[in-house]
Amino acid sequence: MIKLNSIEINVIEMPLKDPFLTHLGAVEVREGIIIKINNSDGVSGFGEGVAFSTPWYTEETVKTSLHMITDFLIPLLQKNPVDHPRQVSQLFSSVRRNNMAKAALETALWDLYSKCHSQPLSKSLGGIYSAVAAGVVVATDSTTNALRQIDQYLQEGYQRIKVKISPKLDYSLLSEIRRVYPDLAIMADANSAYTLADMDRIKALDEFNLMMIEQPLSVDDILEHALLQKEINTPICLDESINSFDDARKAIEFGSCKVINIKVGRVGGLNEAKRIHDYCYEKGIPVWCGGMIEFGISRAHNISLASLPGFSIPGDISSSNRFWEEDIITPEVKVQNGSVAVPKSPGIGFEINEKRLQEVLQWKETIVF
Ligand code: OSB
Ligand code: MG
Repeated sequence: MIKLNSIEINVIEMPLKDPFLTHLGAVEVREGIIIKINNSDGVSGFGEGVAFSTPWYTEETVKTSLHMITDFLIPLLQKNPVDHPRQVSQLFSSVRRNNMAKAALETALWDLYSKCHSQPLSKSLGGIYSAVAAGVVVATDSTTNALRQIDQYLQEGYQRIKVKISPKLDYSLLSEIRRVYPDLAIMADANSAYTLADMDRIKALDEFNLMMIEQPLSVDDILEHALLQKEINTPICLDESINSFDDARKAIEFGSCKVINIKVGRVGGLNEAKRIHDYCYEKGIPVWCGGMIEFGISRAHNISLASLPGFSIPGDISSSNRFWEEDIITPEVKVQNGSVAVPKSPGIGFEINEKRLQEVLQWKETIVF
């Protein structure tokens, strides 16, 4: 049994180096929730709540996460001790959705469990890779800025570039990028900017030989993505539509996508992320690890997850310095030769940078068991 002593909830806030622009709006300042779970032997596990300040990407926010964590999820952990972190998703299933709130706690328990067994998180999850391919996202509103950023990122060694698109800036942006970089591994993420009425617009993007188009249609639409996939050559990757193992299974059965972006927060934790991975691996569906403009704790969990065998496509796995002047972990995540090393030390393999955490701390609460 995992004997818990206390849970510390830290809310932090940090400006991004540059605004992150999508057709849904701009993210300029990132709030986040850093969870520290302490067991009765003084071992601590860390997790991160990745909901945004406003509900633009999913329905969750920092405030709804705090409500779920303090009023419902922690009480479940207090009443029902677990032996292994893989039991937590079952325990939390009595709370509907709120996946990012659940993942904040569940991922911390995976870190704690791994540290108690003196093994890297990647090993606890069944990871096999010692380094994971780095990819980065360009989210800006002009072709000039996009080209400048891509040039910079390629110099830093990133192996693939994902660009945000919408009907406002798609064909011209991608054709310019393709002209300058004929062989670049490019994917485009639409964050639901299109409908089936845009069929011709989307079909026109086939000529750019994109690795995939991510979430072109509505957030919860499995059916219309299947209709679209029949009409276009570019593989569809689903992001927002996949909130659980069952969503992934249905999307694959319907032919709604050929690739899945797995985000730990969006699916409620590492156990569900691993289940989706295992299913896709068995079915031959490639997966990659999606990013959430996160701080170092979530970044670390992503790196360990991406060490599983089915993560065959470079994910949103970028250096701490992609978004932050200074991250809250030490050492920071760094891309070297196009990859990020998977830590070999116990748990997530990174320590908290206490000085930086205190600088960006907005609010803190400790719940004693
Ligand atoms: O749609 O993949 C997305 C960031 C925040 C919310 C949604 C998305 C993103 C990204 C990843 O595109 C950015 C990153 O953290 O690398
Ligand atoms: Mg996306």
